[in-house]
Amino acid sequence: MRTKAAVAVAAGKPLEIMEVNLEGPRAGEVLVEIKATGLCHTDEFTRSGDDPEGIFPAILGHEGAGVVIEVGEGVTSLAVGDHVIPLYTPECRECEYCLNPKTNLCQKIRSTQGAGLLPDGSTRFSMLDGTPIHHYMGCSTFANHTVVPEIALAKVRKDAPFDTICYIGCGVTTGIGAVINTAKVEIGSRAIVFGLGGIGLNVIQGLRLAGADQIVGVDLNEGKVEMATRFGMTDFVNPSKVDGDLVAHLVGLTGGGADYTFDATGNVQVMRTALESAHKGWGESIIIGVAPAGAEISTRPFQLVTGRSWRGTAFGGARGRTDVPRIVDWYMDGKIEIDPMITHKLSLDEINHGFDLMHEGKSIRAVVVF
Ligand code: NAD
Ligand code: AHE
Ligand code: ZN
Ligand code: ZN
Repeated sequence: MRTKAAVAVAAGKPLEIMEVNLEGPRAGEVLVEIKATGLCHTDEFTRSGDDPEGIFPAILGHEGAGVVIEVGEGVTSLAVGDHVIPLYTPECRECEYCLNPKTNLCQKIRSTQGAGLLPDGSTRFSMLDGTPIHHYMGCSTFANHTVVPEIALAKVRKDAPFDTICYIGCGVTTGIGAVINTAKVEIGSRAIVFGLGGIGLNVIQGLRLAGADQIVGVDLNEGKVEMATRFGMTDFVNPSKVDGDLVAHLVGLTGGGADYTFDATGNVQVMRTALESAHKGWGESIIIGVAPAGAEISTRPFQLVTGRSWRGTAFGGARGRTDVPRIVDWYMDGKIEIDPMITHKLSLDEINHGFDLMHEGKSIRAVVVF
């Protein structure tokens, strides 16, 4: 079949909207009509050329929701008409990682996924002249139709709106999951969140759910304050307005350092500040942000010797086929909010404007609706 897609033709270039060829699903695969997709900063990270795994041409996008149109041979858990959210972290439920309760990082198809291919080593997308187009994070949601492995699809309830639940495909789950699954924040904790974008606001929402007493937000953009306050931020710090040492300021503000700190910027200097503003003896710092190729983190080992821990999280530690349908229920039951964070709805033709809004700091989440 043919479908319409935004294609990343080369690193650093705007996405090009075009008709592409899409082959039907093979064994263990599912054809999905994408109804809506969010724009995550990780898509921009790859588009820009900062991603060491970036391959071009590719169809980016990993925060989608849609409907099953066709299932390949052997697919048993999904049927035509099911509503689904694609998962860049699949859940095969049988690999060594899925069987270990300490991780959500299913490795069943990680090597082909990282190479922009489906598990059989081929791509279903191509340009009209036959040039193959790579998949991205196993999802490629910047296309009206995509083919995804069965183990990388969460089946969700049919009454949930696509144009908001698509955000559960990455941002919502990553932010809330970092608090609940990875940090396991206790009631009464003090926390600092660096970066109040599409991920950081969901960390704040997760901290409020977990019963944190103090939630400090740190961002250079004061335009984020209103939304962060609405989601539970208790104190705001703009690093450019702090006289003197930022770590000392944050340690003072949190009564000796935070129990938990979260980086949602992807900036390695900020990651260091996050670690060092965690409380001596027990503070945990969780890295969520994705840093460019070649970037490295550093601190004095003494920071760890004296009891701080440095950890990371992917997809908020969530096991997608199990956890994502539950998060959709939380949203539909009013336990979490999504709608105010979706600041812009665009057509696929307007997708590059969505990335402009991200750069200008004007959007939280822009969502493309097909
Ligand atoms: P975003 O662009 O919406 O938000 C980033 C925020 O950080 C912005 O508000 C920006 O003003 C702020 N910021 C930038 N530099 C800063 C600095 N030096 N100090 C303080 N604030 C600063 O991006 P997003 O979609 O929220 O993504 C955030 C990061 O999380 C990205 O690196 C993204 O790739 C990563 N991410 C990781 C995962 C994961 O599973 N680990 C999942 C999704 C996104
Ligand atoms: N390709 C990058 C790594 C990017 C990365 O860390 N991705 C996160 C998800 S970000 C979603 O917005 C992730 O899931 N990581 C685990 C994994 O297996 O990729 C690089 O630096 O090579
Ligand atoms: Zn993402
Ligand atoms: Zn697995």
